[in-house]
Amino acid sequence: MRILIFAAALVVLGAGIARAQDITDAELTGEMRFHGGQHASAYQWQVLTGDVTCDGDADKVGSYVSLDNPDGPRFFLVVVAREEGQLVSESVVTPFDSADQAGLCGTGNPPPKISLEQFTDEEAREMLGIEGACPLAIIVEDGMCDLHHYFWVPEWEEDRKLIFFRN
Ligand SMILES: [Ca+2]
Repeated sequence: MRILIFAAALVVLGAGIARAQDITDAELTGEMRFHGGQHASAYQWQVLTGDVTCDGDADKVGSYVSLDNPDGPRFFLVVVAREEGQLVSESVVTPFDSADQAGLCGTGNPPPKISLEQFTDEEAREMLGIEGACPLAIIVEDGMCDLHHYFWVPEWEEDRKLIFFRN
């Protein structure tokens, strides 16, 4: 009997380590190619794992500096998650050397660094001015201008969930 209980505990622990709904590296690769095109694999990716949608399952965030656009380098960010069991993803493409509020200040070399930062619900609400954002933010840091923050807002729009914030 003791052995059976031990086995049951192991199963529960195992489920906590890798859940069936977590996003896999293969799913990230597929979505990076879907958004970035055939050249996506030729670039060096930064990849983060974390629950940026606040549904309890681990999501993937990938980024790279794309040189595909003749107008100049672009920072490419893709978030891959699941909603109600369906694979969903969203990409953001940001220019460099831009006076644009959403633009990055560097040249793309070295590539901006991505990281995750946990805020409180209240902090997220203050930054965005709306309710319901998942407070685990994706931070983009180019070492020159203010940090860029992206929050996933599950109930925002059907095809758009990432909300941008910078100071
Ligand atoms: Ca998630």
